[in-house]
Amino acid sequence: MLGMLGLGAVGVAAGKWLSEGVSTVVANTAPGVANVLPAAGGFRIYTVTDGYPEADPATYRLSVSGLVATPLTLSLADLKDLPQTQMTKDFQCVTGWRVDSVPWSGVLLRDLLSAAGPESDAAALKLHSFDGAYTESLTMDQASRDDMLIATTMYGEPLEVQHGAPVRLVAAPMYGYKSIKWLQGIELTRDVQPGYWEMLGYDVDAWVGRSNGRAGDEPVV
Ligand SMILES: Nc1nc2c(c(=O)[nH]1)N[C@H]1C(S)=C(S)[C@@H](COP(=O)(O)O)O[C@H]1N2
Ligand SMILES: [Mo]
Repeated sequence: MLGMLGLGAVGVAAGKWLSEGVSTVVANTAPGVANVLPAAGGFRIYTVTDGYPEADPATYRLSVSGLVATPLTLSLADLKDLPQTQMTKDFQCVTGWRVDSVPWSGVLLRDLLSAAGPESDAAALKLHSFDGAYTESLTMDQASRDDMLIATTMYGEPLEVQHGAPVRLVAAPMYGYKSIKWLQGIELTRDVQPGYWEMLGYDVDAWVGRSNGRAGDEPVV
């Protein structure tokens, strides 16, 4: 049965999924296949571990470290004290599913970077998840765009655990795999260090519609 579904490592999420009797299946070899759970609103819930890690909101801290003048350790209250940005963007997974017009809010990544003061040789970011497995990368130029958000809410509510609570990246112009969930640390580095799926062959520069083998004018389905 599991082999038929094309699922490799099957953990908590897939078990729950099967027990709920959901009959539609995404079987492919693209980011998120290890564990995938359909969710409300068209999102599919991805994790590369065997579950969804939970952080205590009271003790959660986000770090900004590496090549910065002032390393930061931010609580959720600290994040809420920073200027809040809202954006509504389509969310597009490289495997083909998309959710239109998702409202997010949080702190612009570039505002966090300015607060930490990048050193002159900082050219990239390595992002770490407290799931202990997932990482992502951005160039400083990409991270400085106004559609790269450190999100704490989705649809006007605090992020849910399966969507990366309490804090995730939303890299709006790029495929979903850039949008690392359960964000714990942002490390400024000299060079781009490819993230989890990028080590497995996906494009590091994951622009929607013009990466991963797609031409610029090809509609994204
Ligand atoms: N920590 C972590 N972040 C992750 C992933 C993951 O497996 N683990 N999957 C990525 C992929 S491939 C996609 S498409 C989106 C899916 O977001 P969702 O699970 O909130 O729908 O999360 C991205 N961020
Ligand atoms: Mo994805």
